[in-house]
Amino acid sequence: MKANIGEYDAIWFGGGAAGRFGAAFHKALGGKALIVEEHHLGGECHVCRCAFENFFSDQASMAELMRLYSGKSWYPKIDLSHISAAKAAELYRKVGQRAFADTMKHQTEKQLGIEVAWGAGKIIDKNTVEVNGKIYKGKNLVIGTGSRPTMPDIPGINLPGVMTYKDHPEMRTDPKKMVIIGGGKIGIGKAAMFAPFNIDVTILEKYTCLPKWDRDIRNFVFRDFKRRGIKIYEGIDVKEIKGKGKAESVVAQFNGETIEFPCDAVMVSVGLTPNSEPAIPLGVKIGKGNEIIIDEGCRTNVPGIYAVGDAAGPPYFMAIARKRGMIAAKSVAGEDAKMDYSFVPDHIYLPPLEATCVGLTESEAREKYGDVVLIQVPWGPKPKDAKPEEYYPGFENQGLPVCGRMHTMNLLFYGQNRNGLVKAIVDPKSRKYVGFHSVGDGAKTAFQYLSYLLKIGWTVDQMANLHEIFLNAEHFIQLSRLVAGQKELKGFAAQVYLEDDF
Ligand code: COM
Repeated sequence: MKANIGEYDAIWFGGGAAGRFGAAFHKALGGKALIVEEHHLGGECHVCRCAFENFFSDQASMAELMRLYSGKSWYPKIDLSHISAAKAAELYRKVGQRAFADTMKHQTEKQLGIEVAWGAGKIIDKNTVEVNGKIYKGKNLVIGTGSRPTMPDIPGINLPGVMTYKDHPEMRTDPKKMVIIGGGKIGIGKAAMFAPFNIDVTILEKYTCLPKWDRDIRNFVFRDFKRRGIKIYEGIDVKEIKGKGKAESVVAQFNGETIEFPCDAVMVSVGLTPNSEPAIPLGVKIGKGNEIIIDEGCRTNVPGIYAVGDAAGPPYFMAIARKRGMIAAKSVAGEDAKMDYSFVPDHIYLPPLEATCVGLTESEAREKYGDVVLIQVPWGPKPKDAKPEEYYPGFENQGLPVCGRMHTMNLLFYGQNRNGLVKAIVDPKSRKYVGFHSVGDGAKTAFQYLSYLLKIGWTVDQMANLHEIFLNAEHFIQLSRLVAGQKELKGFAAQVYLEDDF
C-alpha cells in the first residue's frame, strides 16, 4: 500500500505561470500548497515562449540593426552573410533554458518555500494525485496544464522540417526559405525574428493577418515587412506540405489557383489548443476549443476542481495565466474573487521593434463613439519643406518622428522611417481615452499601466498633468498636453489617415 503524503489545501497540477503564481498566492494567503510538475517550473515560458522569444528577438534585432547601419556614418561595413539563427538558438538552449530553470526552482522552492512534487503526475481522483509512486492528497485540485500548438489536418504535417514555436529553440540548421502557416501574433512575430537571419520568409494566412489590431499599426508593420522582403498572402488556403523525407514545399489555393511555395522549413502557427485531457475523466466540462470551462472564480463545474492558465482557454497571455492562478487561490481560500478580462493589453515582438495595444482600435472606437479624436505621431503627410534625405547623403528621415529608446533614435536616422508609430484614441465628449496603440521600441512597459488608466476612465486633462521623462517611448503625456488646453477637443492635427499601402 502506497503511503499518503500530507494533506494539502490545494494541489496545483502543473507548475507553469498559472500554477506557480497560484501556488505562491495560495501559500501567502496561509494555505498549504503543492505543485506537481514534470519538466520545469515556469512552464514553457523559458523553454520556448516568452523568455526565449525575448532572447531570440534581441538576437534578431541586433542582426537587423547591423544590416541597417552597416557602412553608414561611423559604423563599419558588416558582413552578415554567415550569421546563424541556429547558433543563436543553441546559445539559448545551453545557457538560457538552464539558467531560467534554476532561477525558477530557486525562487519557488527556496525563496517562496513552496513544495514541489517532481515527476509526471497522475490524477487518481479530485483529491488524489500520484507522482513517482507516491500518493498526495488535496482538498482541492487546480489544473494548469497549459496548451499546445494546434496542428492543421493536412498531408505532410508530420514531415521533418515542419515546426512550431515549441521546436524553434531546437533548430540545428539554418533554413534558407521558410513558409509560415498562420499570420496571427505568433506567426507574424516569428517572421520578424527569422528574416534578419537571411531567411526568405513567406506568410500564408487563411483570413486576415492580425485582424484584431488597429489598421494603422497593421499598415506600419506590413509596410515594413514588405520593405524587408517578407511576403504575405492573405485569404490563402493551405492544402498540403510536400517533400520526400522532409518538407520541400507548401501547396495552397489562392484566388482559384494552386500555388506551390518551395521551402526547406515550415513554421505552423494557426493557434493553440488547451491541454484539458487530464481533466476529462473527472467529469469536468470541456468547451468546443478543448478548453476547461471555468467561471469568473476559475471554478469548474465539479466542486473542488479549478482550472487556470491556457488550459482554461483564451486569452492566451502570461498575465491572464498568472492572474487566473491568483484568482483560483482566492477562490480556494473561500474569497469571492473574479477574473477581469477588460483592457488586457496585447504585444508582439517584431524585431527590431515591437507592437503593443490596449483598448479599442480606431474603427471600434468610431463605431462606439462616433467622431473620435486621434493623438498620434507621425500623422498625415510630411511637412512640404522638410527634405532630410538631402541633409546627409544616403539618409532618409521622417518629418515628425517617434523616437524613444536609443535604438529608435538610431532607426530614425539610419532606418528608413522605421522608428515607429504611436496613437491614442479619445472620446472627445468625455475627454476619456478609449485605446492606445504603439509600434516602436520600449513602449510596452507603459502599456501595463495604461491598461489600468483606461479602466478608470483616464482623461486627456489628467494625462497632461503627469510628468514625462523625455525622450520616452510612447509620448502620450506630452502629446496629450499639446491638445489638453482645447475646450472642445479636436485632437492634434490628427484626422488624416496614413496610407493603406502595404
Ligand atoms: C516565467 C514563468 S519564466 S512564470 O510565470 O514566472 O512562472
